[in-house]
Amino acid sequence: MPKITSVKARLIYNSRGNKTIEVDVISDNRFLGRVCAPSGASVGKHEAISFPDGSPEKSLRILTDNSKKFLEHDASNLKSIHDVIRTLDQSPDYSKIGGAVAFAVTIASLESAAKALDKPLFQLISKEKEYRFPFPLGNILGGGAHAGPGTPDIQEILICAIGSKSIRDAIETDLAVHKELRNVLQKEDPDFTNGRGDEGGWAPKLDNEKALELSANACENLGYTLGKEVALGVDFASSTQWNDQSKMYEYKRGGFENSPEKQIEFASNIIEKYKLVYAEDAVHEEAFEEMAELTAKFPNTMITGDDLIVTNTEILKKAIKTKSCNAAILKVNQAGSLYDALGFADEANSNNIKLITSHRSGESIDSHISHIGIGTNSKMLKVGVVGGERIAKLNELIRLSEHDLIRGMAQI
Ligand code: 2PG
Ligand code: MG
Repeated sequence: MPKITSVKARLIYNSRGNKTIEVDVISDNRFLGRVCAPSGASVGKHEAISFPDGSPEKSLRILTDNSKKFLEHDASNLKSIHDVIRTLDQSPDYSKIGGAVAFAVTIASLESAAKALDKPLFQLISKEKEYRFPFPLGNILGGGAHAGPGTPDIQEILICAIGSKSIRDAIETDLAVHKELRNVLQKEDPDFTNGRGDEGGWAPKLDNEKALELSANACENLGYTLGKEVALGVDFASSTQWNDQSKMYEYKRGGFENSPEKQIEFASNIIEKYKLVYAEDAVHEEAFEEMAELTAKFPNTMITGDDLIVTNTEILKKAIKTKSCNAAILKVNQAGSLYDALGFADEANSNNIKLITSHRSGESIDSHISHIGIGTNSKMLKVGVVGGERIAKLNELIRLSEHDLIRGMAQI
């Protein structure tokens, strides 16, 4: 049993240049697990708080003052590490120490245990006879909270190489579409600067409809048929548009408003017209009924809850009861600790809810998420297409393709 011999933390910077916490957990005096906490821009109301009072310094102080409490614990025993964290913070949203601490300490412990036991991290996440690769789902065009004025209101247009038989082919296909989309955008607007949003998707001055149309064109130019070799997805991130006072979705850049009924029509038209394989947060984060309508209407599209469910097992149970989705995003830092997130994954997997393990828009070059996607039996891994912090996760999948316990692609 690998015993924790040291826990140390520091403040570093994420891909947006904002301060975040990085934790080193060492087992048996030599096996280092090192994890940096990510953070979101479109944050769900009910997610874990990243830092108490928004202060990474405060998180660092609390963890440093209490680091000895983790010593001598079995680094591979996620529950016991989680329990130590819970003695420091019993609040449901980790508002005392920060979800970033829960995230980094639990994953770093497991990584150090994986090294001590000479096993890949995904094998410590779940014990299976064989594993499958989730399909990479990557942002090719960004707007909303991830890009500036003039870009689409909808947050992300995503590509997924649903026809690929190998992880390398899936990654290469996503990269090819991302590249071809730049050509298409340059033709459409010779002044296009090649600017990209927070997650590496292109950030052109286009409205929602044109952005979708050109994304589809990029796929077709490469000889792909939507729904066959590749498919598009959309993260509507609709809570960004929702105005709780007026009860309207305000598409400020597009210059229109949608009532809740109109929003369902708006999302349905996009799902149908572009044969979306994936539609995330097509309505706002408390609209369980409207989500249920979409789920019933589109059984072959992954109607996915992100801000709606925030990797929270209790909220997931409600969504299952109300049939509000057939798929759910898993972001460990929404839940807090990896232990919390794995409980969520179990609940989803035993209720036929397809999992999509996801990055945040503010990321690091860590690639633990690639293992978490495999270990949680995720169907997709939402990690972007390009940008150092995005490609790091994809490159880890390629390394893992040398592992004979992983047999091919997930069934979606
Ligand atoms: C999302 C995520 C990741 P953020 O909304 O799904 O794409 O964005 O990390 O900003 O919440
Ligand atoms: Mg989202």
